[in-house]
Amino acid sequence: MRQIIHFDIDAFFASVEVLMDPSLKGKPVIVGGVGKRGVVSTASYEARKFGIHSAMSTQTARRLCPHGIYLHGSYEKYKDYSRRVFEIIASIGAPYEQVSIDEAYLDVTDLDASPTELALYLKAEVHKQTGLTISVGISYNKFLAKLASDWKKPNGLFEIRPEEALDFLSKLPIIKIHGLGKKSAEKLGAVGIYDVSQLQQMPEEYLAYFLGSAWAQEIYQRIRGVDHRPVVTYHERKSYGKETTFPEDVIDLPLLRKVVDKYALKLLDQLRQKNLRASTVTLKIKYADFHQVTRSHTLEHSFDQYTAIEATLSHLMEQIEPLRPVRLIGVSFSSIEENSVVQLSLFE
Ligand code: TTP
Ligand code: MG
Repeated sequence: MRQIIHFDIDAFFASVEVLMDPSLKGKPVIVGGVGKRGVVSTASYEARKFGIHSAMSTQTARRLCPHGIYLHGSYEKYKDYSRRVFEIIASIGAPYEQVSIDEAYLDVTDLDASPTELALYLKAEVHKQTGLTISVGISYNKFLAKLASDWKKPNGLFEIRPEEALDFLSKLPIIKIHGLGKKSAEKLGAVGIYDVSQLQQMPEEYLAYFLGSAWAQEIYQRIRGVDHRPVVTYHERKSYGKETTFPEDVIDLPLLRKVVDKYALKLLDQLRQKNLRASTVTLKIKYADFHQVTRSHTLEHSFDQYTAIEATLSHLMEQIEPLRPVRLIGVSFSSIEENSVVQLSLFE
């Protein structure tokens, strides 16, 4: 059984601002665009009590919490804190996969210390060296470890043991299921399905009706506590990717899709020329407020043709927040393998 840790820094940007100016401690601090059309990047937990959250317009936030402290923030500062946290993460010697500026998975299966000891060490060390608090989740796969780190935020530590997983999952609303896009959740909500316990009753074919067959298969497994995705060490990853920063921010989803398709076709061309195939598709989005997300999907069979990944791209695109200006978009293919073996056996 694997041992996976997921950690996520608490109210990251806002926490850094409090560290820079300790007089802000305990106050509702909101970081983001402060102009008329600005968007909230994040808010301190004190500010969240007023209903403020990431991606909300700053105007709305100001209505909810007029006495809040609104800061523009500085991305360079956050990158520097992130780098310091990841130095601590790297120092424990486990493979780790960074998924955003403030979160990562670690595969600690082969370490001598127990996951709980390691988690406590990381929490203490990060706090000592940076002043930040992190929330840590422990479980036997990535999906559950992430749910666990979210469960006791902020400054949490929570483990989901194999024998507890099904029960834990059955008590969740479906919006907690990472990988289920907003649109899918809406479709399910329209037929009265809100809870994971209801999803668990559905046969896979019925699930496929809402999610498409590739995703249905994956979600069907996840809500039963099964997730075989490996922790992929970034440095080992060989990938083919292409991205662009738009001269002006874009909210037009069909336009974004066009760009993604164009890049995907180009990259597939490159793969075929080199006689390679890939298995993983990753979409990267940086919003106008510099918040960056990457979403990946690994297919069961490797691909070098567009038709094989069309549905996957659609699903990944579904995770883009509508109406939120996008600054950069990129697509990449990884888990690369040689095509020659497959071809040989075909022509033999
Ligand atoms: P998150 O980890 O999602 O949020 P958080 O760290 O502020 O709060 P918590 O983890 O305690 O729930 O994102 C990390 C940082 O990324 C966040 O501090 C600011 C930035 N961010 C944005 O700029 N816009 C967003 O929509 C989100 C979700 C995050
Ligand atoms: Mg965070």
